[in-house]
Amino acid sequence: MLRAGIVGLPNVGKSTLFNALVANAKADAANFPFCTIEPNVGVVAVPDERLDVLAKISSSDQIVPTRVEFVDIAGLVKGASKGEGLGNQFLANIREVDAIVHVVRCFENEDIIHVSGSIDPVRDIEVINLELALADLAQVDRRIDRVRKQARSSKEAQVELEILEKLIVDLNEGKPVRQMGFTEEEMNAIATLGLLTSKPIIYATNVSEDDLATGNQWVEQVKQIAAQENAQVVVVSAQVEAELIELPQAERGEFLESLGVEEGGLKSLIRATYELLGLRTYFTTGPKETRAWTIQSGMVAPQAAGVIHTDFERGFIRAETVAYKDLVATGAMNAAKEKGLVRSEGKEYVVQEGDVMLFRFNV
Ligand SMILES: Nc1nc2c(ncn2[C@@H]2O[C@H](COP(=O)(O)OP(=O)(O)O)[C@@H](O)[C@H]2O)c(=O)[nH]1
Ligand SMILES: [Mg+2]
Repeated sequence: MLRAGIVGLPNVGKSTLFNALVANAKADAANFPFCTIEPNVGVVAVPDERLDVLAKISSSDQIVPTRVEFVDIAGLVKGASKGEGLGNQFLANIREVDAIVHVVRCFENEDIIHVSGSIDPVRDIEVINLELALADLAQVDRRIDRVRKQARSSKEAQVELEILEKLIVDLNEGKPVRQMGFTEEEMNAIATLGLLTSKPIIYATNVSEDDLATGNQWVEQVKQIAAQENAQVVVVSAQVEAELIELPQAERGEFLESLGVEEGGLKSLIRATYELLGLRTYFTTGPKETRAWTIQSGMVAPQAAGVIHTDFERGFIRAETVAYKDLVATGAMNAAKEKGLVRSEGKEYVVQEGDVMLFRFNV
């Protein structure tokens, strides 16, 4: 399962946002066992309107969305890479995630102390990014001596050494790995290092409820930074999300409307996190359930089947598949078949975004 780590300075709203994510997941859990694995790890459904449409076509008893795991990572402060705050414990946590959600405080509130005294997302982002870069630098330093020795006799080690030397120069300037212009091959050579600044990132700007519809000058500043880094920005209000949970379902729409928005930003955040990693969704649908499955882009049919069960991959024969939009346009599986829109595909078929799949397999 995809894992995203929530990072940011203290008091920016990380835990508020995390709790809202988990509370919403629990509320949605009527037909699926969502859970909090650990106090700071939560499993969240990826919202997808196509599921409702398919469930209607198939008269499915239940809908099962695909999921993302969020981890509330505390302890990132200035000096974390040198052991301040929770230091190394924090760094171990974050090395295991696939993507980073960086929460940036873009709301003013005199009652809630800002660790650096004022609202300044540009400075805050620099602080965090520098800590991450320094942690990566320490990681590279630990590795380079050994590679230097190996490089005397190994061509492969020579290649790695060159990359590590470039990493040291750029990380020293606080530059994240994802901005260093490495080729895929070069990235593979250093993949085992688990460098934090090589992970894809989303900036979640946490704004006050009054700014949710319009954004504010701080959000604009974050957008500028993100544009340079090729990163995404989502506007959320952790406060609004926390209040929404407390309201009865019937009153939520009105509350959001009074703020001039359709939602508090949580859904966009989940969706953006999912898309950040180039993940694809395919569906299975029938009277029992309509379900979304996550695959990496480029996966062939047997691999996609293997996401459901390893037996499906091992015993794969063929897949019957129809594009989501073709099925919706015809309104029923039989109608789609009559029109020749349901194809029979073999082992080489690359599963496409939104494919509705039925696998034939030997047990
Ligand atoms: N006004 C306002 N307060 C917020 C918002 N998000 C979080 N807070 C408050 O800020 C304080 C710190 O939030 P918390 O989520 O614990 O921050 P963390 O240290 O990043 O985990 C809490 O008192 C929250 O209620 C927000 O969007 N607006
Ligand atoms: Mg917290």
